[in-house]
Amino acid sequence: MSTSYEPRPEHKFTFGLWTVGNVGRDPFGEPVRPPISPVEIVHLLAEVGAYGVNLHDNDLVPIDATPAERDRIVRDFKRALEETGLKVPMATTNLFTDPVFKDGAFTSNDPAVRAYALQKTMQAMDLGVELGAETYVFWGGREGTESDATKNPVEAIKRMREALNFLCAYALDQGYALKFALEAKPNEPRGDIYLPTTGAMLGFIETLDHPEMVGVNPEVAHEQMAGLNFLHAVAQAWDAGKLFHIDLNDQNPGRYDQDFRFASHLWKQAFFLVKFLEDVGYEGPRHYDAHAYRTEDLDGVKDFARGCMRSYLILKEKARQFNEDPEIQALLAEINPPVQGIPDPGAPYTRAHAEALKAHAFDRRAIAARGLAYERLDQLVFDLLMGVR
Ligand code: DIG
Ligand code: MN
Ligand code: MN
Repeated sequence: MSTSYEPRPEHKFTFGLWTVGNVGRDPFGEPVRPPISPVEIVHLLAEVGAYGVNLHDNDLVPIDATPAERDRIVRDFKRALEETGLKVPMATTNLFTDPVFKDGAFTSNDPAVRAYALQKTMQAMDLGVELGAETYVFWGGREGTESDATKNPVEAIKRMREALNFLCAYALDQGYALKFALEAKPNEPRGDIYLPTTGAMLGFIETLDHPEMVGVNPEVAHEQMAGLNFLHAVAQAWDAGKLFHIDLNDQNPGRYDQDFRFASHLWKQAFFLVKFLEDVGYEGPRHYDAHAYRTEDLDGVKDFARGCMRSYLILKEKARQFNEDPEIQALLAEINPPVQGIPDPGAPYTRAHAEALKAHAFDRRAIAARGLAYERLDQLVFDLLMGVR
């Protein structure tokens, strides 16, 4: 069957203004690309076939803009959205660039910073809702330490909870139907960042006043920086009903946050992630929080954006082939035998069932001797991904 890998709106591919707008600055070098305006970025994303565009407040409205300048900028941005049909599914706050946040925002030791961070976030929420955002992301890039002499970690978590409880209450008071999505990262730019993984965020959410409003926004590179299996983090979030958003990119483990083009490095992990999202019917945006190599010009930036979406669609087709491959499916059935001749390990507790489990004579050696054909199965996946199957 001829398969087009061309993005369509129903694929819900989105990019942040800061992604294709990345000018290529890094800790060891100045920008290599001229800045492009938010309006130009909207038209670029429309040209490459994206569904939507996301933003931090200051990606669109400079931090020192006057109210009149803000209104003009937002008006021009809205016009570009109308001209292109692009949506704004997600918004967030920049609580990490300005020097005022040098020691964090919500967890800063300075109450003036904590209060200013609330003010800035409420204003940014207002902007996001004005642009149609339904998900609001919180990435605490500066919420951390270089020395634990400086901050009591329990106090820091309490401050984070106070801020999120306040902002949940603000959204409810304003009648905003926003879903909050917390994004974890283990480190960078801080030596250690609080709530460093998606798992830590899932535990934290249950301590909030309105946990039903709050989910997670896992990012591929961030879980991989922590040496974790990204699919497993996403699966736990999905199981908990908390996969509110997702940041797709790629990463060579053991490096700084590389934010590579999606699936450009760890193909197999990207395949299993796409297969999972498609198999479970994830309906949220496929957001690419990534940027082009510093080597690229504007055409290279467009190649980057097209590649993110094309690679997802290629892996989506591979997932369909996996699900329809007779040998793979036969092997999966074989390695997942039905419950037969034993007390069901998945049955709910009853005293009788416990007695039956305790009394059953398991042939441990025979069970242990079973071969599982995982090598064959994994090779079939390799063959599939390499296009020889
Ligand atoms: C970095 O991974 C963070 C920021 O870019 C932003 O706050 C968030 C939105 O996806 N991701
Ligand atoms: Mn990142
Ligand atoms: Mn991100």
